[in-house]
Amino acid sequence: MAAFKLGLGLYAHMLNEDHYRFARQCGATHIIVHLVDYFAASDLDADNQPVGGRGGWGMAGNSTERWTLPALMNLKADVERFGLEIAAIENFDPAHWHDILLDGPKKREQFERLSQIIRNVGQAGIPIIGYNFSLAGVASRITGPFARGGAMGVGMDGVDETPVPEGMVWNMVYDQEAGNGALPTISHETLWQRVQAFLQTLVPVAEEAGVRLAAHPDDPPAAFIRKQPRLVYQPGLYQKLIDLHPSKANALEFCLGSLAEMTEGDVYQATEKHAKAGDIAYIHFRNVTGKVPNYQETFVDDGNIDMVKIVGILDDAGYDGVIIPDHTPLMTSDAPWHAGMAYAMGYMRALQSMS
Ligand SMILES: [Mn+2]
Repeated sequence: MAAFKLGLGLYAHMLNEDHYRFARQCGATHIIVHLVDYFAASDLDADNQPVGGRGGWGMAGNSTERWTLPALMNLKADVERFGLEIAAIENFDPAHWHDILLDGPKKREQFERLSQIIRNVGQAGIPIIGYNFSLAGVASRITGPFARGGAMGVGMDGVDETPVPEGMVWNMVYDQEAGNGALPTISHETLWQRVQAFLQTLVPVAEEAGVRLAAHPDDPPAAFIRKQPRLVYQPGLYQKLIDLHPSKANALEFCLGSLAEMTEGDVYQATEKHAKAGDIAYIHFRNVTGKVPNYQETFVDDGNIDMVKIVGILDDAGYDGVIIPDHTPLMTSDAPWHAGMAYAMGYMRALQSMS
């Protein structure tokens, strides 16, 4: 048996009994939950993963009630009734930290807000918060029948140069009253200064709360998207992020797909290095063909990454954290998301049993 734990990621609209049963039926012992409903007040397809788009996904601020201590405790108790544990919460609500990302006037109060959120999460006994320090967010992606057998999936075909509109960050609208202008382009250096302030302020809070903050790399990992710099768009930048503030609470939401899409480095070396160092809080276990700015997401067994080799590396390093499928192509059926996830989970369950 491999030492890793099998998990499934559930979007906010999936936090219900049917999806908890589905996760357990797939062999999951853990789930990773999204509290932000990315598609609230939008007409995007909620059964597919969020792909981005010029207009953004939806309105930020819909998750506020879900971050209170009683709500987190209730969620945890609900999930546990189905034989599952919450391994992590994935992503902050842009309404709670837009001025931390943008270095705006509400930055100080938003640091207070995130501090309280981190303390609540720790008190509820949830050990990890995944985050993605990004202005443009998950953007510049397209969908099409890219995966095996014409399965609908996600890919990238060139960089989206459309500027981010005012009032939007991380693909969600946080201020409907904002003007019609665009977010000014900043430098990589400025973005790193902002993440340094984020880590300096919140890592000590997380340490005290018993929570690990886990950084997702950029999706897609291009140097700039929508005229804004990206933070972790090459494998070496993960180390730079850790070196800014070394701590068990400054950790990685290690996305194999995003790492494989990067133009430099080697996904196996990155996995070995960070697994051995204990940097990895949890893993997005997905596969891909190609690299930015032209790649396609694939079924887990069908991309450039040798997933069996990855599991071997993780095992040798003693990794015993959670892995989840992240995204998968949708399978032609009455339940495209469920079929795609069940396929990935079966494959991962076999790797867990065999290695
Ligand atoms: Mn990912």
